[in-house]
Amino acid sequence: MSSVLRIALQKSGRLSEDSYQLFKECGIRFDYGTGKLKSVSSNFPAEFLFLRDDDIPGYVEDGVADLGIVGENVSVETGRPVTTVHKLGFSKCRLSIAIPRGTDWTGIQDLQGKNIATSYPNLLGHYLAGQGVKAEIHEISGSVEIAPSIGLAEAVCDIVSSGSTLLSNGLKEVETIFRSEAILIARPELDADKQALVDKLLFRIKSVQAAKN
Ligand code: PRT
Ligand code: ZN
Repeated sequence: MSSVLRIALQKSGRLSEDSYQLFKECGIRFDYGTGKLKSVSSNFPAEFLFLRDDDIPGYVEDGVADLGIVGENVSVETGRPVTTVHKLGFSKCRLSIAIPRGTDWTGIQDLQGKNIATSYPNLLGHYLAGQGVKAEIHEISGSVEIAPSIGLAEAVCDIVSSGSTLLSNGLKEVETIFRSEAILIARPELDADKQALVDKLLFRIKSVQAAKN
């Protein structure tokens, strides 16, 4: 039986358009955006699954998908044992600590004993531990930036790209703890046939990237 690579992509969000574009530039055709959850390529042995980004590392770990594209922030936060195959150079952002604009900042030690709201408790906890800072981490899944103004936390740790969301919530960025971009992840143990397909795909991705530089 010939192998087919199963590739998990974000259904709709900040990674989707560039992920779809990457495969298009690699000459791999498939339908997307039709509301379907699955699509088979017409000219490459690949099947695409359209999922929430948070679920992608788990599906790759479990072998439901062989490959996936996610933000490095999500891959590291979920802590799933998947292999980072390649950095893709899009959806760049940073995970930063921010505090109310009027508050003084002398350094990370200022967070000692404070409450910090974040959707990234593992990345933040690891960073603070490395800095010897003990703080209370409050995990919230969305709208992290409003936490200080409603008295839920003295600081936030959230994804920043342009910085305008922080600005409009009266916050200032004081420390970057992680830099992220989209990455291609894979199931650690792929059989030889699938590995050959991954190598073929990777060769095309690198050629596309080289042509842009
Ligand atoms: O629905 P699904 O669960 O699939 O998507 P999602 O809403 O969880 O994720 P999505 O599509 O917002 O982001 C997917 C990935 O894109 C993230 O995991 C990051 O790797 C990357 N990325 C790049 C970003 C941003 N830029 C970004 N600006 N993810 C989120 N943001 C948010 C941030 O949380 C904050 O609310 O945008 C706001 C800040 O943006 P600025 O430009 O105002 O600083
Ligand atoms: Zn998500």
